[in-house]
Amino acid sequence: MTTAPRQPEDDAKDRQLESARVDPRGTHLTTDQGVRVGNTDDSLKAGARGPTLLEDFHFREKLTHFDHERIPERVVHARGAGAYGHFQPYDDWLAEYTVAEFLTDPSVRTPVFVRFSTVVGSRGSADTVRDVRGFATKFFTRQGNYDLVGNNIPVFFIQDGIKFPDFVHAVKPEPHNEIPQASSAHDTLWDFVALQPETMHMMMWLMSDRALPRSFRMMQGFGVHTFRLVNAQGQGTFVKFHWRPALGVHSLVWDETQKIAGKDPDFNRRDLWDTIEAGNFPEWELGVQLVPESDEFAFDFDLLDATKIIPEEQVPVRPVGRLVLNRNPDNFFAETEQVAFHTANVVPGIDFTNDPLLQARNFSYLDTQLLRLGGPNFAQIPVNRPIAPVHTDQRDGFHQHKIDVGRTSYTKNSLGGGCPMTSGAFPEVFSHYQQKVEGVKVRQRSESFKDFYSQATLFWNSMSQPEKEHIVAAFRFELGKVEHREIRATIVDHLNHVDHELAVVVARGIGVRAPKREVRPNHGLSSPALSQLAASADTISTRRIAILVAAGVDGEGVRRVVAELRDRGAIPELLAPADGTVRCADGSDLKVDRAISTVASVLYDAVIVPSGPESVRTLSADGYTVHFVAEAFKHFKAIGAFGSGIELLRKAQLGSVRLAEDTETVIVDAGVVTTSAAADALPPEFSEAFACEVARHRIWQRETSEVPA
Ligand code: HDE
Repeated sequence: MTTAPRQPEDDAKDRQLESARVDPRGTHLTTDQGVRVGNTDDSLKAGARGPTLLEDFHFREKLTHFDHERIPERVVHARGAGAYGHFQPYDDWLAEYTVAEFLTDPSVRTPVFVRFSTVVGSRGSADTVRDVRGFATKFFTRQGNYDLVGNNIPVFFIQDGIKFPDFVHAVKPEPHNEIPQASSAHDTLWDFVALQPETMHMMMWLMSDRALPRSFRMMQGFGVHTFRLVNAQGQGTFVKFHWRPALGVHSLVWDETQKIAGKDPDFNRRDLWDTIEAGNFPEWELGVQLVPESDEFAFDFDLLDATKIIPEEQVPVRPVGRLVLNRNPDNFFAETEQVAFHTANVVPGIDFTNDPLLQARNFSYLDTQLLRLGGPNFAQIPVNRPIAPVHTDQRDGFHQHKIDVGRTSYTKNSLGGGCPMTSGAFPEVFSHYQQKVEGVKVRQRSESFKDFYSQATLFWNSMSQPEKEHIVAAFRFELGKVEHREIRATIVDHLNHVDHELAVVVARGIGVRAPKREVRPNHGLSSPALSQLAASADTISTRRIAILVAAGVDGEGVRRVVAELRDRGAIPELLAPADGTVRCADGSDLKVDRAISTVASVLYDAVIVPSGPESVRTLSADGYTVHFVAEAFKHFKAIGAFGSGIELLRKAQLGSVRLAEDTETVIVDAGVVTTSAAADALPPEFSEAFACEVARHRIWQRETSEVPA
């Protein structure tokens, strides 16, 4: 993955931010008023052991500022990580449908800021919990800011935004004891689900591997709602937005996610930061599904219902352009915490539909920023400022940073020369799409929204066998945590409307009676694009490979394997019993990347055990290292060993996997790649076969139930 040289627009946001950056190098400490301070360790006292004096303005300023450092965390999506980058369309084909320049002019590279997030947990919660991930993109276009505030799952829990507070109250920690943190596995959420069957499609996705992304860089993004594109003639076309990651869609294993939550709660955030710092810039392709307005009623679901997808087999996703993230923020609070997304931030060429969830969001996001960012001037915060010129008659309010000159702040005016002017026509000015609206005032749900199960069944039918097994295990885990048996039973009833077999196997794991009869025959339809196995990518780029070494290791073999993996874009790391260097069998030294005790197998994608009898003896005598290998096996990861390294695999008792014995050929069995050869004799096929297994991400065919890790 590389990025083309920067273009001027690409830099526009960065240049704008430069004026807000403050660099402490070579400076002296001052108060907020710019008065130099010589001592900030001792407060001003009446005598060295006396009381602190009110007169100490530096002390009071420092403490007062500190006391006010926190702002409310986001009511949902509180925990996140962000990065800057750019978006560029491939060509102009979309110009037939929209006047939005950033989607249609291939010479324009638009700066962006993207924030990824979990939904339920607090700011300090773990990254790897079972949850939806937010995927919010702010495009700093030349026509103003456009925000695509999406998720990594293409549907939502509810159909009407008025239910959002109820849903969020149910899924957040329970109010009496604030337990559990960042988890949907508790009674109030499943009570809500039991009483709102429209959630069933989304719950299928939430129980799937989509809710456990290996990396933000390896997940899809979706706009979720049906939006509208508007062309130069003012004609509208329905659109669904999709982001596809260049590295494919990949997930963690549930047991692994729980362990990572303790070993490295910043796992996804760190991954994004580190890869950008290393110049491995994450990429996505933007795609659109387009539906002409004449086909509004051509589907067996309602396009305005955000609990439904448009199957890709029915309406293909057409590629539009490429998103690259290439710069980490300078300051988490200033940028990632203060970035303010809003679904109503649209530019000419993009408009809304009557999706009642979207309509609610268009109210909620502005409202929440007023509280979270302390007033109406949050668009002036550096990260939020458009690169398009801003001229309004809005004035005053908390944290006003502009100095508007002149005596007029109203339109129309003559005293200010009539400025700012309101002249201009679409597409120069934003003009709301002219949709005819007619209706009786009703508080009611459309009949066309009332099929709650068909697409849940479609999703289930589209899963591969391992994906199905994970969904069943997730339902059993989550419902197994629900104390009220009647809630478990009601969910099983709903599952029986999705698929009878599914309901039966889930029921068997949670101690409620399995339904006897099928109540709703499975329609048998599937959408292959829904399986994330269909969205994998044949690459090991940025995969972290642990190489276990100790004194006496085969230095030549290690160097070769490391070089071969690096050539393929992977990130090999040498882990040893202690940090520093290890002396190889040939007398050379190898630099260790980390002590094994500071990491764990769950933080790596694959493991290699190199040859070296002495090294392998040391490693085999350490239970933590043996567990490292067994656990990687348990989590279906590729494992490689050469020469005497195979002995450590034997010690780890990897079930019935076939390992190389006295043969220099490469044996591959269930993702375990071994050869008895070492050093010079190591065949090139070893790294090749190993890379192939790593690219598979996980080897699901592996039998792991007897492996105790
Ligand atoms: Fe949000 N959502 N949401 N949401 N949402 C927020 O805005 C809301 C919904 C999404 O990285 C809040 O600034 C309502 C769908 C993301 O800063 C809040 C409804 C989708 C983010 C809010 C929804 C999302 C938010 C909290 C139902 C996917 C994080 C803080 C009508 C398409 C953005 C904030 C970031 C954040 C309201 C439903 C995605 C309270 C009322 C559907 C990615 O305004």
